[in-house]
Amino acid sequence: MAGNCNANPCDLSRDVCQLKELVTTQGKQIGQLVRHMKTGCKKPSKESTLKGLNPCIKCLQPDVLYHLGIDTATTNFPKTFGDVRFVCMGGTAGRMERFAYRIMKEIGLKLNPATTLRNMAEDGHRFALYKVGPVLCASHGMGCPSVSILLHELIKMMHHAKCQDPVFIRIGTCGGIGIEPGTVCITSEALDSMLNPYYEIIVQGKVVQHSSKLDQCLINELLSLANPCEDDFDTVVGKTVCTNDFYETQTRLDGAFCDYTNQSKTAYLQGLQNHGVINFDMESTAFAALTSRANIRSAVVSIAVINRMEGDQVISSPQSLSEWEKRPQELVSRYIRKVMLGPDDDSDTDDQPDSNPCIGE
Ligand code: R2B
Repeated sequence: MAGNCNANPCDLSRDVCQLKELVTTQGKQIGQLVRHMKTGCKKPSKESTLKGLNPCIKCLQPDVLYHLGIDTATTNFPKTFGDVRFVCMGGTAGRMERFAYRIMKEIGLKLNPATTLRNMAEDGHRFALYKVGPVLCASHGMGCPSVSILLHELIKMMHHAKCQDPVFIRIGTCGGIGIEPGTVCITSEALDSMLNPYYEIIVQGKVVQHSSKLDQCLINELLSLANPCEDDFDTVVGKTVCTNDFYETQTRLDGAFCDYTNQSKTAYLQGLQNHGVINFDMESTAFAALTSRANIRSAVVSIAVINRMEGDQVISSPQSLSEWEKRPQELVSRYIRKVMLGPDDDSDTDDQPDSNPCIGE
């Protein structure tokens, strides 16, 4: 090819194209290798990157994570969970098991065909917990009290395991406000039912408020992975109102009790829309507050199963609901794949391992 002065110019330009492609592909592969080398060569850390935790945790010998049915006496946390980089959680055990199998495929891990993934929290009889390489998948049940119990125990788990910069993502369902069912919603801010950006708890008889701010960098990164031209779903970003019940606090007309009118309901929902609210859920304030208190980057990505401007009962078919459940999972899988393996080969962006401003190293 090189030095052939009599070569046909058409052949030459084809050769140049092929060479360019080769160089680009190899450049990307070298980028990936460098990233893997850097991760692999890091010395094992003495402590996790979590901050602000209870100083008495170290006195708990053993520490019993009661609702997970796991304790530090019988499980070697650094060995079992030390490589965790992503903690994904959603309401039901079945959904999180399906996500675990999906992420296994996405990141190229394989199970012995004769085995299945094990629910590591089986002995706690409350939550489901699956580990697929660096990804933990957990079910959190419904509501802030449930997700808060799970988070206390998972955060302690990350601490005991000395995990480095784990990212927590809630992959849930929600009620959309003025958006089509089947739309993926990324929460920009988690608000309580009074539209306050905090999670309120009562500690020793006193009200304590914890900020429920989410990681804006992670939100932008997740949004950038949506592909409006190719995805068969929309992805939107906006505020989420987190309520303590599903019926009256979300102004439904179909609960066992209802002391308001259809008109006041519509006015309330329109007020929320004007405030930039796109959905209701029942976990986001606790999720955001507990993770950010621990210095953990986190995000909430959920699928709208209804448009509350049009009704209260979830009447979409089971087929639609099970199709839609895959949509936030798709976005989060893209994120995990990108962090672990670098940008997809067909992407035009250069591989720049250290350019992510979201990762504070
Ligand atoms: C969404 O769906 C559940 C209520 O049906 C609740 O967990 C939530 O946030």
